[in-house]
Order: sequence, then structure tokens, then C-alpha cells
Amino acid sequence: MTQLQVECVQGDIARQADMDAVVNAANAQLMPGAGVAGALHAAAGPGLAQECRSLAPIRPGQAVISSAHGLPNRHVIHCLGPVYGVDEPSDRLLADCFRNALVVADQAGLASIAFPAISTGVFGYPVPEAARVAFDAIAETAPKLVHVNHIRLVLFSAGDCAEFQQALSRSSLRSSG
Ligand code: AR6
Repeated sequence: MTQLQVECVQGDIARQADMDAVVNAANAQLMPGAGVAGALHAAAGPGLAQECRSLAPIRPGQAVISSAHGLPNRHVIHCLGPVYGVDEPSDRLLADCFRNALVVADQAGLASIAFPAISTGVFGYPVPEAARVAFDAIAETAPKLVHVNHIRLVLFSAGDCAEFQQALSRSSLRSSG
């Protein structure tokens, strides 16, 4: 395992120009929606939805990779998070999103990947629990990563950023951001 940098920042997932991949909090059909999916598709342009047609549908916990089109990244990795309290067990399915996205990025030879807080918007997952699940999944997957050496959590609000930062500092991962 190479030295892994894990950080939390407040910002817009569509404006992470220094990262090889950004993760989409997608819907099963991989079409534009609200929140993260809306922001990424708007910035990527219609070519992203066009490419995604052949990759959909996906299941909760699954991750698929596409080109980034008009986004300033190399790839978008699309994950379908669980709808909280509906897709069960929600914690395992959310962890699967992080594990599978990291494995997909690593298999593509990517060094850096930015995640949003998957499932914590329209899908209703409480932020503190989602943050704990995310960092546990990242910590569990980290030893298997060959290429990925920089993982960024991008949080829209200052409050969510503080929650993720706290969960990171309590996890077995060391904060470097
Ligand atoms: N950058 C970073 N974070 C954002 C951004 C942004 N531009 N916009 C919102 N967030 P959501 P979900 C935060 O709803 O819960 C969509 O319509 C937001 O504050 O995007 O997985 C899809 O089509 C929240 O904390 O994703 C699906 O149907 C987090 O990102 C469904 O919603 C995730 O919010 C997916 O729901």
C-alpha cells in the first residue's frame, strides 16, 4: 500500500479539477437528477447521459465508470447509494459504494478520487452515520489499493464538512487535510 492521503473539504463536487475521478451520487438509470447528479451532468454536458445509457441500470452499492466529458477530471464513477430505511441493510450498501468505487478507480490506474456524501441528500441517510460508514469502508479497502493515493470527501455545507472531519479524526485513517 502506498501512503494514502484522506481529506475532507467543503465545496462543489463538479469543481475538483485536481482529481482524476469524481464520484456521482447517482440514480439507478444514471440520468441527471437533483443534487450531485444534477451538478455533475450539468457540468459534463449531454455526452455523459448518452454514454451512461449503456451502463444503466445499476443496483444499490454498485459502481460503474465512465468518461468525464466536460468535467475537469478523467472519469466519473457512478454509485447508487441506498435509500435510507428502504434499501437494507443500508450501512452495508453504503459501504459497498465506497469500496466498489475505490476498486474501480484503482483498476483504472487512477491516483485520486473525490467522493460526495452519497445518500445523505434525497436518499435521507443521516450525515454522522454516513460519515462513519464511509471512513470504515475506506479504511478497510485502503490496504488493497495500488494506484489510489489521494481520497477527498467533498461536502456541500460547513456543517456536513465538520461532521465528516470529526468522523475522520475518530477513524483509523489519519487526516492529512
Ligand atoms: N457538490 C457536493 N455535494 C453536493 C452537491 C454538489 N454540487 N450538491 C448536493 N450535494 P444527493 P443522494 C450534497 O441528493 O442522497 C439525485 O436526484 C447534498 O447536500 O445528490 O445519494 C439522484 O438522481 C448531500 O449531502 O444524493 C438520485 O435519485 C449529498 O451531496 C438521488 O438524488 C448527496 O445528496 C440520490 O440521492
